[in-house]
Amino acid sequence: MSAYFLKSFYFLLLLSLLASGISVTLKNSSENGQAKCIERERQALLNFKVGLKDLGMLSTWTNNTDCCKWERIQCNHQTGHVQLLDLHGDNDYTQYLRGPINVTSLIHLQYIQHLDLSHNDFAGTYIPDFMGFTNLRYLRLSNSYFAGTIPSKLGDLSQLRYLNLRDSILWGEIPIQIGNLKLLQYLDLGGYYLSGKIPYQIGNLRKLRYLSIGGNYGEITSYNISNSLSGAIPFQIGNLPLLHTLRLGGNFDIKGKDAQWLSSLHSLTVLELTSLHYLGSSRQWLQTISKIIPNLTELRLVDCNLLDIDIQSLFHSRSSNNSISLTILDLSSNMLTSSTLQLLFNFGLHLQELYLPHNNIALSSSLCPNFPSLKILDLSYSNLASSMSLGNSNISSKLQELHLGSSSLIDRNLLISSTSTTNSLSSLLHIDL
Ligand SMILES: *[C@@H]1O[C@H](CO)[C@@H](O)[C@H](O)[C@H]1NC(C)=O
Ligand SMILES: *[C@@H]1O[C@H](CO)[C@@H](O)[C@H](O)[C@H]1NC(C)=O
Ligand SMILES: *[C@@H]1O[C@H](CO)[C@@H](O)[C@H](O)[C@H]1NC(C)=O
Ligand SMILES: *[C@@H]1O[C@H](CO)[C@@H](O)[C@H](O)[C@H]1NC(C)=O
Ligand SMILES: *[C@@H]1O[C@H](CO)[C@@H](O)[C@H](O)[C@H]1NC(C)=O
Ligand SMILES: *[C@@H]1O[C@H](CO)[C@@H](O)[C@H](O)[C@H]1NC(C)=O
Ligand SMILES: CC(=O)N[C@H]1CO[C@H](CO)[C@@H](O)[C@@H]1O
Repeated sequence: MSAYFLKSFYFLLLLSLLASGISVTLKNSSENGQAKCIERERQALLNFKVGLKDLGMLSTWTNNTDCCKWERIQCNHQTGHVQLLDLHGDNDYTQYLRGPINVTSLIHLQYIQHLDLSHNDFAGTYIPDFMGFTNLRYLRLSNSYFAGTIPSKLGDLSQLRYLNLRDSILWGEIPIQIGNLKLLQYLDLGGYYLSGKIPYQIGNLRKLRYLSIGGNYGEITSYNISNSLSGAIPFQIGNLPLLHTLRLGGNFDIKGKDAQWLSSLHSLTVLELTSLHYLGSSRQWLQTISKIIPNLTELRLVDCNLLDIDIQSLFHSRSSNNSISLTILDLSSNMLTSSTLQLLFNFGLHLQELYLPHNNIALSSSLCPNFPSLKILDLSYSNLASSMSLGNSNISSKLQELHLGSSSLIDRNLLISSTSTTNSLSSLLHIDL
């Protein structure tokens, strides 16, 4: 009997909960299913638009229309507050924003969680401090010609999960307050001209999965490395347990204990180290990298003064094609010769992108590249011999890009004729001599 009462009690409780849920939904969807945009937020967006040169992106942002229906905006269905503003420009610059940007008017979007301003041209505007944007979880400012120092006030955005400043023109030191962003999972501080040390507080961001500091130089051939980050790599074993991507650039001190830290990153699949000029002088570092290579899909060791013997110790004889799943290998700007290339033939089964510009590689016809999966090969700024011909090599029928620019190749015609007559290179889209 009592069990019966209990059952019906729960049943009624459930029913009343459902009913109240339905009535809320009905109430809030009474006008065309969604709340309309808040007038104050609409004005803020229009003010923001007025300050910018809009090349096609904001054409739906017009007076007297519901801003929740505008493109690139999402409102909360129930409250009508703007939650998301996605103003990223197109990669091919057909739609983007231009001119100095003033985000002050956006501060009225009090409930905004997601703000993407990437791939625009803000003409060297200093990075705003985003004070007052207290609900932000996602902030992407990459590739938009923002400049200046990283504002320490960014450390107040305590809800941030994602912060991306990649390819901005940043200088000065990294503020320690970035270490306050305890919920961060993705942190890219770019870093062409950053200086000073990496604050150890960044090591306390235990939720990080992606970390890039001073590491994005894009094509190394286009500009010289000029960041002057230095000092210790301040991470301890056990912090950053979830990290799957690590990109570090700077002439950091290379210590054995840091190699132990690296080997404790069990989720790591992408490793990029740039301008660690003493990397080759640390056996512990090379051994550790060698040990984790089987777990990596992408490895970049750029401008690290590496010699052929260093690469040999990374890909030692115990390795085999099957233990190596690297698809991207970048050894740009080291001191490598063709013997490294020869060595890599043995481990190149899965390799799709191989970057070796700015080395001392002399490629001759006796050397037959054997990379069956390769899509991009970059041997620019090398000492390619005149007799080189791709006809008798077995690069890949998948090759899409071949970069041989500024190499001391004398007979370009030979190369071109052998490439164009080789059916196996039928997918080649881009060749740069
Ligand atoms: C928007 O409309 C209001 C009145 O409806 C007008 O006062 C205001 O100037 C308009 N703004 C723009 C940018 O056209
Ligand atoms: C940015 O906009 C706000 C209000 O919209 C204005 O008060 C402020 O002066 C502007 N700042 C600059 C640098 O133009
Ligand atoms: C890079 O720097 C070196 C010396 O500092 C200079 O000789 C070279 O021309 C520079 N390269 C570029 C692309 O600026
Ligand atoms: C490689 O990855 C596996 C799981 O994918 C992990 O258990 C192992 O510890 C990793 N090895 C290293 C050296 O990090
Ligand atoms: C890896 O595969 C390539 C291409 O099939 C082969 O030439 C090479 O001998 C293999 N290397 C090892 C170590 O098995
Ligand atoms: C090139 O490699 C493919 C697959 O690895 C193989 O089938 C083919 O015989 C090779 N061709 C030459 C000329 O070595
Ligand atoms: C549950 C919920 O979000 N209810 C909202 C319905 O809409 C009114 C008016 O916009 C809001 O005040 C409620 O908070």
